[in-house]
Amino acid sequence: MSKKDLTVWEVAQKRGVTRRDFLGFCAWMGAFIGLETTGVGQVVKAMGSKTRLPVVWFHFQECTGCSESFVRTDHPLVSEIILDKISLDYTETLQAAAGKQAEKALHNTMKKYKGKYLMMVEGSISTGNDGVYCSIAGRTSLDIIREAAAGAKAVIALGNCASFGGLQAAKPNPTGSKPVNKIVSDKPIINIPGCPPIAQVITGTIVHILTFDRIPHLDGQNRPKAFYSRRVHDTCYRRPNYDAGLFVQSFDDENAKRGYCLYKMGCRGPVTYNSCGVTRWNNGVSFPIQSGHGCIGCSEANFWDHGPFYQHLASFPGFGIETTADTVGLAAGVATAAGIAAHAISTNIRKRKLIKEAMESSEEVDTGSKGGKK
Ligand code: FSX
Ligand code: SF4
Ligand code: F3S
Repeated sequence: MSKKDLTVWEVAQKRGVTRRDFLGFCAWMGAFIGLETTGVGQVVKAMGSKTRLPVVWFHFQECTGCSESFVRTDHPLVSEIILDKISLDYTETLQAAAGKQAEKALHNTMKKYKGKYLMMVEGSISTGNDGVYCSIAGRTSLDIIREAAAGAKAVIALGNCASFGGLQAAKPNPTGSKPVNKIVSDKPIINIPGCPPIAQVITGTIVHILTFDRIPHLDGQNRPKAFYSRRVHDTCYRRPNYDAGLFVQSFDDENAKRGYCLYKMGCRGPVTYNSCGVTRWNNGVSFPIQSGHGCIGCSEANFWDHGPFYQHLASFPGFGIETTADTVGLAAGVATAAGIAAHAISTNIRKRKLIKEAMESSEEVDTGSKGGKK
């Protein structure tokens, strides 16, 4: 608790972080949250001058994958700086305290930092039978979230469960699970969906709040635009195969070995907004599509109920990078399977023609250059 009045930089210094590494972290984070180079100074200034952001972090109906993702964030300084910075007054997964001690820490923070603490919520909230399906320390998640949200500065709904209800809210939703925004209505709510969300996206959102003392720009589903403005399809390295009409037809066919597009295997990248294609996972090692499986749309609302995961999308709106999450609802129902088929065929023919022409012209160039050397 002695760290309460230290700035991030002071905390980092105490942990043996060098100035060079600290500045490197700020530059990396600034770029990640979408700041121009000139904005990085703001991150450095904020980290060097602002004291702790009190955080209480709740776990309701979920699998704790979101916390697991967060603590595995790939920059070595994130756990040193961000975990220390936000100082996690209450988190059932990471705190040393348990039982009454933990509850005391929670209530102390809520009292002392009333109106100033950040509330993080993992998991959906049970509302069936007065919320009895999810209880902690003898109280329902419904009671707890109402009490804690009342004194919060803002609420971060972490993961698909907290953002949209997740697996627990899938039909028939026996516990009456609801996302945070259906329970809390009078506080700013930031949804960071994904099952789980990407670690850097969690960290980036927190750093944005620390730096600017306001929540980031959000899309129509309350997701930070910096991380959720592009479809997985638009940043997917297999996209040229999609455009060329080259598809995997079965998980063990030759096209799968060649790394062709997984659209026909049910990939939901065309209707899913997330940063996976850019950031990837585990230090940028891979993401679902790179491992050979289609995107299952884990950052979208109700993704468990959107039909079988291995059946290709009947339709999806728009084919260009200009489509945004906000236009999906408007455009849904306009695109048809026939439209998609026509697009795929015409794109395919056009692309194959272009590829053929490119190959022929490159052969001519090769021949010419060889001839020129002679
Ligand atoms: Fe849900 Fe998070 Fe999926 Fe799990 O806490 S988003 S089930 S990864 O862990 O809430
Ligand atoms: Fe990538 Fe899926 Fe789009 Fe194919 S359909 S390009 S695998 S995101
Ligand atoms: Fe989720 Fe799709 Fe990314 S399943 S992890 S949004 S590639």
